[in-house]
Amino acid sequence: MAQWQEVSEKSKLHPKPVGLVLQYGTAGFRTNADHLDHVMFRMGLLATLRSINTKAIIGVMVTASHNPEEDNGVKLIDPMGEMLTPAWEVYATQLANAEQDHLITVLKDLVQKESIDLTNQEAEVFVGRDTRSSSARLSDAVLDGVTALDGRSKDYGLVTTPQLHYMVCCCNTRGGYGKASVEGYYSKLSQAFIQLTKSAPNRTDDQKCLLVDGANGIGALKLREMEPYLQGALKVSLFCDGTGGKLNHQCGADFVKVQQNSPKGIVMKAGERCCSFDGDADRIVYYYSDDHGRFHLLDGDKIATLISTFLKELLTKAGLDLKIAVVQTAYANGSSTRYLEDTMKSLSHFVIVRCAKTGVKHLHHVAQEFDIGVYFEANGHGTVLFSKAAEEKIQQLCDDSEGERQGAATLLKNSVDLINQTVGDAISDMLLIEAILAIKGMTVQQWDAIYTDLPNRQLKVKVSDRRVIDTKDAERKTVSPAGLQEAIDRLVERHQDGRSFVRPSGTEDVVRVYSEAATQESADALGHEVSLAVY
Ligand code: 16G
Ligand code: ZN
Repeated sequence: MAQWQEVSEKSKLHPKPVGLVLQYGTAGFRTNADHLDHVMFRMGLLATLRSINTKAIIGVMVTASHNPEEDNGVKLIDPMGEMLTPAWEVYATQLANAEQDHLITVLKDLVQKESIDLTNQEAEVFVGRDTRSSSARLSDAVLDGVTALDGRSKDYGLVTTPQLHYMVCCCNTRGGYGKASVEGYYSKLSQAFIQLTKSAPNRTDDQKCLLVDGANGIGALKLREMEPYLQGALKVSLFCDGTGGKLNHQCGADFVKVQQNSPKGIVMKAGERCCSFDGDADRIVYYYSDDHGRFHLLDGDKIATLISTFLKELLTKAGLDLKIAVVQTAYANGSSTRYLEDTMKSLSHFVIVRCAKTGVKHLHHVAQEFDIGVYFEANGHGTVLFSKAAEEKIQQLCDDSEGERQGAATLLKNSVDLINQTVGDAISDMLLIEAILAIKGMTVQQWDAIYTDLPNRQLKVKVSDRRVIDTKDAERKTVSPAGLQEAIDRLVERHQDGRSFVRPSGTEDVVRVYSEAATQESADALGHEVSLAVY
């Protein structure tokens, strides 16, 4: 077939370094940008086939998120704006690793396995990229791949990862989710935010101010673009906005979370609200400095607690009987889980708490089981999902009720519109948090005081083969190597409020160790002891 000939010819312009092996990891491919040209071309091919296969638009985002500027990567987006289905991750890895003269065979195999009919089939792929210097040429390679298979493409250029997820979802739902343009995104979110904060009339100008660390990346660029749409309802003081510093360097959500400190060079006044995005704006953490200059981090667990409490209170006021769940991972601080399971119940704010494996796709999947699923990783990646039935009930109540019930239903409706349900979104999450704090008249300190984090530690251990570690129970227990779990159990017992787990990383060649306990010394000691048991 002429088509294969063309693919074969074009692929020679994007040659694979012989012997290079890469894995479609937890969130796509990620490595030094110099090794990715062939991967990008081939992901263009894969996205085109996936588009034919699903009869829908597929997204390809060129980014390496919080990694250093020198790296790059690619994430594929499925029809409803969710992450690529795991079965196709396997094809992605096979395609990326096929040596040059084997590429067409691998492609033909895929086409046969998925019964893809290449004749007269339309395919469309949306492409976006972050601000890395390598991203423009790499996204051109993706576009080349799409063209090689006669697919249509739309290049959205510089967008955040969640914006591209939003575009894909908008188009595949024929506008049902919103208008598929960055302006459509800004308008939808801004309108919802303005409506929500209208219900907080006593909000002072001081409360409207927020310090935002844009990680010197795409999030900063896009937030600046969005500001006029917010019509002064939120005043943002943007730093690490890409005008001076380097992407993700000593700034951004990952830096702040890992260092448990503010971005370098930032002066925070006591009690001032600050937040940090990551390099592609799909993660966010909040923080502030107290009167003694002590740094306080409000991570994904604190965010999930704030959002779920807010939604649960509204459901109660609206008299809506919808099941709400909070989905966490093993990394969730023990205090947050205890708060959600016990304290909220004692306040008659019952929420279901579930644990999923690390990686957004796993949390997303579990959250889909409920009427309302709030999911967040401790690192600040998360969002809220509403079932179709839940959205309809909320809408109906807005139309049919009055008084307090209608007020609560309207707030719920505006929250639905403000949330990017396709994936965690730093801009959307930030606006939701700001709206909740405004409506509740809550300071960042009051939010922080909902519960106190248990001191914790994260370590990495280099082992010869991390795959010997196998886990169960959403990574909270190990099943192999034999005896490891028993050893961890014995160590944990010696520490008050002790908890620890180990898991092989999905993005680095290391084993991760997490520990928490009543004091920092104890958490550190436990982490060290467990690391020795792994080694
Ligand atoms: C990826 C995941 C992130 C997860 C991290 C774990 C997405 C979009 N990103 O960055 O959610 O926390 O991997 O990395 O799913 P690890 O397996 O190396 O600990
Ligand atoms: Zn990211």
